[in-house]
Amino acid sequence: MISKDLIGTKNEAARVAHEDDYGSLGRQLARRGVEIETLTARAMAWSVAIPTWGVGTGGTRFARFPGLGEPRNIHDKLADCGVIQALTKGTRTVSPHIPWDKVSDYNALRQEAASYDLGFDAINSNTFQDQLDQEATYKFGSLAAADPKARALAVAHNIECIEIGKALGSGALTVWVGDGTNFPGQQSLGGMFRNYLEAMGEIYAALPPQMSMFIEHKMYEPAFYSTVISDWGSSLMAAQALGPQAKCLVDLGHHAPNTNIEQIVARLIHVGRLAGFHFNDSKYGDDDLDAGSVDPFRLFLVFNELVEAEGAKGFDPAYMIDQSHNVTDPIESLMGSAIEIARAYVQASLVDRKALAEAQAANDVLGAHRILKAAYLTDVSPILAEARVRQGGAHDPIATYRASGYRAEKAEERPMVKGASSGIV
Ligand SMILES: [Mn+2]
Repeated sequence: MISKDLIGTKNEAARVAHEDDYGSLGRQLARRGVEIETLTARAMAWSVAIPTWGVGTGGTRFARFPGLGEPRNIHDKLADCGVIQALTKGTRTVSPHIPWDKVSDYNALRQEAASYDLGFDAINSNTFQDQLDQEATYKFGSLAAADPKARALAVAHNIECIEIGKALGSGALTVWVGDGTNFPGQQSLGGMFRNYLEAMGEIYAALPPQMSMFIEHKMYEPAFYSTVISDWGSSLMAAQALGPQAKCLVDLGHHAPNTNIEQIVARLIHVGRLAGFHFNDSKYGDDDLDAGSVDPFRLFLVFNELVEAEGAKGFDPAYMIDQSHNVTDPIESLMGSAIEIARAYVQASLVDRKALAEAQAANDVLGAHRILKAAYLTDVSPILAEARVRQGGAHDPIATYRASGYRAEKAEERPMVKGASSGIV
């Protein structure tokens, strides 16, 4: 783990400059009628979940270049997520993936996570790849497959995930299926959707009352001609057909380029079906780049909708990162993304909503836009740093992590797995 002494020493070295920056921002915000402590309190309360698979190095269809000291199992993954939480203090839960994170004793796993100050967020099922000696194949689909054996297997797997989720204290099951077709005529488009709804109905029936079902849509890949749950419309149709515990999860990368995602968010909030997010960034497709690295303004606009919706009945989205780290140290990428996501949240919290409503009512187009931009252009870094430091985290998480030598230590402890493993993980 990262020593508290190291965090303390690094924070102390940055203290005088930080206090100067925090004080200066506080005075600037006070002139704008904003109390900085309100924002710092919000930043301290903020948290985004880390996906357990995110701490391993990702890959593409072409290759995977493994990193040093990669986690070998869920126990290593929890340790890495613990480092992220210790330094950022804004990643209090992890989102597990079954069967990758399967263990024999989930109570012990829950306690192990708690020892790192971590709880469990939504549990993810996996019917997009075959496991060893599986009775039927998912090659042609899972919940929507033509083969009833494949559908039954996928239903049973999801019900098992619900049971594991209950043991871990997870509040939701996230279902994403890659089901679809690669050729026109391969399957009936309507028939696949009907199969999917029927199978999802069986899973839904196994949900305990406090558990939600998150439906994740994705436009394409691995199927490239048609995908069963390709967009938020299909996702919402499924959620409405299933019942009130089913909601729609928005992965920022799962849309056509230039899609107005913040408007989709507003629609799902309106209908009370916004499950939450998988945060990442993209340029062309489901690129799984680091959140806020390419288009931080879009991230801000999504949060602008979320902050506006605060207090609405039943509004309680789950926030999670979902990225593939192919060329960076995953711990550094995840810390950077957690900070960028918190930044967008705090910036959106700065929007003068009363002035914005007035400008909108008066059709003051540029005035309204300038109100959003004023919030977006405010450098809230000192607030984010203050929130971390007050909770015992690092003023600069990535610099402190680099100084800790954690990765080099893990490279010794966790020998690299040899072999030509490739593909998306
Ligand atoms: Mn996702």
